[in-house]
Amino acid sequence: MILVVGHKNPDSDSICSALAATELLKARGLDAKPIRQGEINRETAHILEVAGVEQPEFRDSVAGEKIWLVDYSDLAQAPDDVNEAEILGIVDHHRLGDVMTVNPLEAWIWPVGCSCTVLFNMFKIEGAEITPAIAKLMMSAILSDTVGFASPTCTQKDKDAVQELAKIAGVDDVDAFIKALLIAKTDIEGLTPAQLVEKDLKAYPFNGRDVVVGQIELATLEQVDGQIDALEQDLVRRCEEDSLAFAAVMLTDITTATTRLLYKGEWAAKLDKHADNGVLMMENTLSRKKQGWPWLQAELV
Ligand SMILES: [Mn+2]
Repeated sequence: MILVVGHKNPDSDSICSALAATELLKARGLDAKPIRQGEINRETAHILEVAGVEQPEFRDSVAGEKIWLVDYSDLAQAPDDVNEAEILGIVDHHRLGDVMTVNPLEAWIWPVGCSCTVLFNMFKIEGAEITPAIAKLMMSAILSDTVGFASPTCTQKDKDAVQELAKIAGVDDVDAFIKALLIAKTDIEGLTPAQLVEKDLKAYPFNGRDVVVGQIELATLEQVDGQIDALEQDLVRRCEEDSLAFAAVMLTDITTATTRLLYKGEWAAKLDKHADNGVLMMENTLSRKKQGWPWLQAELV
């Protein structure tokens, strides 16, 4: 049995890739099962409902198991006991991380917008059948990760994949499909400040210290107008509790590609020169991976 596991604090790609990769391994005649390391978000719940697919089982321990990683190759995002598992494969679209293996492995890491774009091409290369449900999962993950093709991470391979997957999934109106997805993506009603920060929080070891950067995708920045203080207090709390050098959250209006950055911690003063009256705006910033985090790395050195 091979366990297919996405990253901690799973996003839609992490869940959909685990489900799709499992089907690909089964098509190879292997026994495989998708797992998740955390609760699914509202967007992912929407996607699973549309596709009519059950969420993977929760499991955060993989000691003694054979595993595939999807959507990451960093130890910080893997199950804590990943060193006691045998990593057989990786499907990813991020920079190469720091996991190590004992034996040779299959590594499918492409500079595209979504792990599901890599998986779609693996299905094609291997001549494996893509069911309408799996097609819906994969196209949704691609549209989520690329924010409906608007992100600078989006490539022609992502667009081509969605076009082919939409045909298999029987989705005639891709624009309407994207709209419903983005509504689910930006639904933050009723979430507490801590839940908002946690929603899509990633840990990065940097210069010997720990840093976290979250992102909240919004239809308008007004959605968090009354919660700025509470969100900043939550960042302060995380710095204290987890000895972080820096904690930030990107508030991103996905309709205008405008981001407001909230930031706290020992290293916060390094960014103050970019703030205006305590408000740090990042124009034309949609992607944490391609825009937010590279900029922060340059500023925090
Ligand atoms: Mn991804």
